Amino acid sequence: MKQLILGNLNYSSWSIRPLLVARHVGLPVEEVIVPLDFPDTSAKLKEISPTAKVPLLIWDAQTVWESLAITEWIAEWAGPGQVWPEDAAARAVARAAASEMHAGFPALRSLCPMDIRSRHAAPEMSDGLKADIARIDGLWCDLRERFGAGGPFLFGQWSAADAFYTPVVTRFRTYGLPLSGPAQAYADAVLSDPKFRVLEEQAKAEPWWIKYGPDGRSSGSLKPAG
Ligand SMILES: N[C@@H](CCC(=O)N[C@@H](CS)C(=O)NCC(=O)O)C(=O)O
Repeated sequence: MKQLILGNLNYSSWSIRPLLVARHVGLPVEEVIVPLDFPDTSAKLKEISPTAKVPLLIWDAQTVWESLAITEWIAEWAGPGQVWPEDAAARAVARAAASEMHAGFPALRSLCPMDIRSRHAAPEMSDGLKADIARIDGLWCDLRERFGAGGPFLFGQWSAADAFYTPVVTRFRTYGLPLSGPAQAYADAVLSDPKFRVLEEQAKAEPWWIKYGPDGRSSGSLKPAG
């Protein structure tokens, strides 16, 4: 059995990172979506995942959890230069940028939950949110300038670093957050990538919704999930 277990593509930012990587390299894996935030979600995930979280890669007898670890697993499966930049120095920086995303930007993540298909008013600009936005903008500009000569992405050609920042790019669009010219050009490249476009259409077609209100999260389905 070869499965990539995912949350709703519209909302599950951790899921779409390794999913984009898997699709970019043509990993032969069945994509299985477990809709998040329903009463039985946790129980379903507990049956298959040590953390009861998505994403999860099941590859025959092996189970890999954590988006970054799954990405590394796919990179080994695909071979050098397919997932991370070929050049060792660029590869080290790409991994640092992806790790920074995996561990950081708490204000952006909590105040601007990913919601690819929707548009929301920007939240109040707290100091934390301003700092996250400034760091992300600066990082994208720096990487584009130093490593971006070969294409429109952070390291020129598309890499896992772009997969890790794709949900961030969508948050800037969803909440109308400000970006400098070069950072916006990068965001536009991510949003025009054909593989992102396919994912965006899938996110739009999903029947499930999650709302974030002052009393926490609520969820539901617009039509019976088929
Ligand atoms: N550090 C984990 C985070 C995974 C995570 O938090 N996933 C969320 C969805 S995006 C989840 O599975 N939540 C379980 C639930 O809502 O029941 C990773 O990088 O994979």
